[in-house]
Amino acid sequence: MKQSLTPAAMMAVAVALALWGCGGGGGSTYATPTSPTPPVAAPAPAPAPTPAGSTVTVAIVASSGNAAFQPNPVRANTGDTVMFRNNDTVLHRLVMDDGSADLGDVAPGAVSRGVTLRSASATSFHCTLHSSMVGSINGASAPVPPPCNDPYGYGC
Ligand SMILES: [Cu+2]
Repeated sequence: MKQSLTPAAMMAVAVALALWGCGGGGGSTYATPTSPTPPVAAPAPAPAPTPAGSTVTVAIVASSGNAAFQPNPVRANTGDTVMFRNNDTVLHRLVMDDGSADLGDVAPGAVSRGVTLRSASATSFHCTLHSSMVGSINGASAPVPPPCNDPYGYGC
């Protein structure tokens, strides 16, 4: 006589086998480690990102004297870029006195190319068309304009 298991009996056997297989190691309990994890040093704070240099814009407001530049002296930090906006009605041509930059012609209403400061040391600039137009970056005061000799007839 052939005996067959009912579906309920087969399920009971399957569950029993599954439970037996998961019984583990026969009574030994695995102790969870209780030692505290060693303290982890806080990560060093990331260095502050180097701020990008700011742009400092100097207004050209006249064609003669050290008051032609506002402000004068200009205050700027290493890495800053100094530009000149010509708010005057005539062309100006600007150079750094140390030869580091020739900003060329700056037409009325235009903004010059920028000169990026390699240091915050005092430096000076002037307009090659108007000899009295002198300015300073980070100087103690605005430079004193040289005597006017007006070699090109542009005025000083
Ligand atoms: Cu000028």
